[in-house]
Amino acid sequence: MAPETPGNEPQALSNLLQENRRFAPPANLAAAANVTSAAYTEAAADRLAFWESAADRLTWAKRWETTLEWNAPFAKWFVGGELNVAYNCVDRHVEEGRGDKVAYHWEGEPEGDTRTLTYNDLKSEVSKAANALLELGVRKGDRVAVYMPMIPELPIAMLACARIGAVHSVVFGGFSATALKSRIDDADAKLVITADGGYRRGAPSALKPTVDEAVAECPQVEHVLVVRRTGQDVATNDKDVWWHDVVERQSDQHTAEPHDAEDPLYILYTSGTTGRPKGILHTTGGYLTQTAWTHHAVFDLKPETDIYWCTADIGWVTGHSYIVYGPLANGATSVIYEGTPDTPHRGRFWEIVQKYKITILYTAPTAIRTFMKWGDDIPAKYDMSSLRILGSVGEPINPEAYVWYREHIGHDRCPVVDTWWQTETGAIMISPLPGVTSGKPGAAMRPLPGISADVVDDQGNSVPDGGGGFLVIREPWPSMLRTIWGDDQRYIDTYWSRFDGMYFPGDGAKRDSDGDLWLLGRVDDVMLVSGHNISTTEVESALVSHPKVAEAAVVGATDPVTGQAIVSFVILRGTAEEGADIATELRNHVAKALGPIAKPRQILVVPELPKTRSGKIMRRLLRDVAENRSVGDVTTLADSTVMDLISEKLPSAK
Ligand code: 6R9
Repeated sequence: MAPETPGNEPQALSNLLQENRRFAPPANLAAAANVTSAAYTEAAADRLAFWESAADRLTWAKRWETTLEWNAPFAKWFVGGELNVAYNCVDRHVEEGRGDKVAYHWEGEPEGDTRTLTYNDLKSEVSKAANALLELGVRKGDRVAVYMPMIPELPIAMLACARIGAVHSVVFGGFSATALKSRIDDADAKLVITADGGYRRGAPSALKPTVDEAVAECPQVEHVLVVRRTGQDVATNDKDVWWHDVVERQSDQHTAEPHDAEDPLYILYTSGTTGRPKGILHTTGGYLTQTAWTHHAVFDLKPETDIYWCTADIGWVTGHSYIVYGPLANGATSVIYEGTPDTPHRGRFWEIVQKYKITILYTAPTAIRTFMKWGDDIPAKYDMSSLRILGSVGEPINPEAYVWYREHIGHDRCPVVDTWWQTETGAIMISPLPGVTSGKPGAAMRPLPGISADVVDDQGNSVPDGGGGFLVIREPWPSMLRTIWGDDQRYIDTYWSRFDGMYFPGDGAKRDSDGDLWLLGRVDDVMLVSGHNISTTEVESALVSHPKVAEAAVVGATDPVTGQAIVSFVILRGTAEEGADIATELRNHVAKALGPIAKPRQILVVPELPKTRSGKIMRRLLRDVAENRSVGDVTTLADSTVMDLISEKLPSAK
């Protein structure tokens, strides 16, 4: 179902927040940047030629004939071209003499549990895994479900699938047996790759029993390939084969055959806000072109000297595009960390930055707000002088979180790049360029070269500078989803029906008086208060700008007078006292920052907020609480006990 504007009289989003801070790129970074402002000019002059030159950064077995075939809304990029994704991510670096370079420094959650994989190592491991998949009967076009912790065998499994043309479908290691089963069924996967378990908050956490439960009801699954990670006891059955039995004995030689540019690479399920999960389909040539180019441009990656760390889970699209495909295609050295930021202590991330001398860090606003809550003194204990670029992804970054990230992690030396994109877009779409853009805290700034993003009103007309409305993409881009797996009609209905001829991602946005873009959250979350559409993001950012507030989530609850009224859930900073006056203080603070229209009706102090595994706040569940309904589907929550904690706090509602 396409997202709708709530209320009967949708109108442009009110534009409330004023932000005047600016951060110019450091001169030395600008002088040596991979991409300069010329890229915008070139792409504006000839968008397709721009993407052709980005595609030329890859190694093609056969060059394409047509750059784009567009039968709206179905795109084919680099038509007739052939390449192998695994060859591009691994073999070509070995062939070009970079085999001894480290591809991944892997840091397990238990301290001291580490592995280092060079591009040579990766080539042998991926080749062995590819040979094992073939032995297990997996062929080009077959689907393989992958349900694993953050261990090196996860990217190895993905690349092995890509190498032989099998389509992987990675399912978050935290999802339930029911969620896993429905994804295995939807993609009709014949093999599941998993592990006995992984480490989570200092203890082994089992995965295999969940797979057993799911696979018991999936007759189409022929084998389950199991990595031994924790060594815990696992029940085995006749579909199970151990990775160390089947993969280790394979030859480390495998010739990567070229695949068509439009052959499927992977499916990744995204739940969206409502309904059945959607299997987002990505293909080969365009996806790798855009993930590799954006990783090179947005992070200014210098493969010889940078040590890059993206803290996302590989089960999220951020991990697919910016831990696996983009960085490897560029020959980067990356860090992969298995565990959580607070294991065994709250300085673990900064210890990792110090240990590996990380130069580029890519993380999410939810993590940044957590670090703010834990206190400035924790990162201050570590040497973070190696850092040069900081990235953010997943939600709008509140201006205060941006400024904290710049100051306490980047020591005011490092540009912050706020990158807007989605599972569906495959790669970054809107972001500053670190050597070009003067950043504004909270703004994703401009569409990248080659991307035609716009903000439109309810009728689909472009809004003037200073206006707010709906984000749209006007032209196809190389890493766009090709369809929803098995459901072209749902693809059309969900993304291409709200505005004629435009892709609608479901996000609200505003364009400020300089023409820069600010993302304002999902339009399903927009509140309609006395006839004004108000974005949850802006009210949340106003709350987070109060020194006592660490995190905030805001929803619109039905109100007899104003239609909807603003209800806020806040987590206070470590040192802040709850106190009787906090609600009044925060309500007045918001009114002062944004105007009286945005003043919350209620402020509820809570210990936690409901979040997905990728850290997005699930406002739908808070809306249920605010409107006194029983709480809806919680299957995609990272921690399903959070809603109980919140409900317990309700009698103290202010
Ligand atoms: C990469 C990813 C996509 C949704 C997207 C938007 C939100 C992501 C953002 C952002 C504001 C950013 N989102 N990055 N909002 N600023 N920099 O997160 O993919 O999990 O599919 O989520 O996340 O609402 O529509 P996915």
